Amino acid sequence: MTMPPEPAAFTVYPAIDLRAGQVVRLAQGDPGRQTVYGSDPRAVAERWLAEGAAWLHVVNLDGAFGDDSAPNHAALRAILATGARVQFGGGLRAAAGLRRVFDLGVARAVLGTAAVEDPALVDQALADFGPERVAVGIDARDGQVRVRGWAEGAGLTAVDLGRRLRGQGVTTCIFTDVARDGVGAGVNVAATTELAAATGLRVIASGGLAGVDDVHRVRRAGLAGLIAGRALYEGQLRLAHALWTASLDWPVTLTGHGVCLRPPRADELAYVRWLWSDPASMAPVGGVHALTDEQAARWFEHMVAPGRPTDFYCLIFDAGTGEPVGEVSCHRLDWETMTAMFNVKVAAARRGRGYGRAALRVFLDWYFNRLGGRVMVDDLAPDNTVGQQAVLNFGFTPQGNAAADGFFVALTRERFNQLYPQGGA
Ligand code: AMZ
Repeated sequence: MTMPPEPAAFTVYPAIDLRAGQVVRLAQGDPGRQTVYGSDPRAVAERWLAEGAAWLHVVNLDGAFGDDSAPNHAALRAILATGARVQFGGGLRAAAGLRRVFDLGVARAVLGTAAVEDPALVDQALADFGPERVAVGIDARDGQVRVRGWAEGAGLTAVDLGRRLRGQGVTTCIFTDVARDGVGAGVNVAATTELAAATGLRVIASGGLAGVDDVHRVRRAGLAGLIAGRALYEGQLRLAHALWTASLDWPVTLTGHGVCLRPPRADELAYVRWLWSDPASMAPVGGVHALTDEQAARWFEHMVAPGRPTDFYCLIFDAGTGEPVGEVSCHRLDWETMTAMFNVKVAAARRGRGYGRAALRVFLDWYFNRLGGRVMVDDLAPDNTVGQQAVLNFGFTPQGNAAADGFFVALTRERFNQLYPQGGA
């Protein structure tokens, strides 16, 4: 009987796939459909580290195809020379090869073909290096495992392989949906989650990442991490944005200053609808949206459901009474201009009691702690009656006046504390 693996922090792994020493991506693993993204693997590694990566996922494609791997081993050494923590796979089919990459400084090795064809090697590797340092790559097309550079079927399903590996003591696997890899069609969250649920493995999702929504979906599905390749190299996804999104606790609950912020439960939808539809609630700001139940449900889905572009959506509750008093959201994060729209709404009947300000403070404390940088907020509505909409700019420009209309002010933590002293809500 094996114990279930400990949950670990969610990790985003930028992928560096190597072929003849160059950084490439293949489409659906097809060696004939290759894009070269760089000829200096070390420089690529340095770029991802500078953007905040804690791990790199390095693949020796030539090794996986059974070709000469010497240039890729030189590239691996150059990547390791940056000090990066590296998860490495491709062509690791024997104990000697495993030992060699660990000697080079690889933190975690990934077994693919060998995990299918040579269970004794998995046992040996787990015994020698432990389950934290030995992961398995389960690569599948339509649920069927592929091996040898994905060129051959293995004759078993991903779930069957995963169960066997878990039984052997493997704790971590990387699941790649081969059909989606390198084509940006969206991560196959359903199949990845099914594998995790059926096997008890910690599963890192790979293949098809299209943008930050996928990071939300994978994160909120409770998976262990995500491999990011083509989307990073082609700019559909900023690594910093992915890391920030991945670091969000979900569901988040923030408390302090007499308020509690947390995502609404489904049975609180009526309150959300009321908040948006009731003229007395919305006046005098924001206008009224006379939502039907159906519209409210759609809007709710848009704001709260996994995979939506909302980075943060919560109702505000009075911490003492538990009564809902409004909502806060942070959305439209734009990592080109480093801006985000931040909204606070307090029901009209609850205004003037400091809830909006308290929610802003609780949110910004959390936000500053995570980003450590500057934030820009528009009119902070000191009277707490109008202007509950604030735009945050979490860029790091010293003067901060990025907004075209000059309406926004740069706000540092110090300035924010002056404007909203502790306990002054
Ligand atoms: O793109 C491919 N055709 C491909 C690929 N990316 N084939 C194998 N691999 C990767 C697997 C795993 O990380 O995702 O190589 C590793 C497995 O290699 P091996 O040699 O152990 O089967």
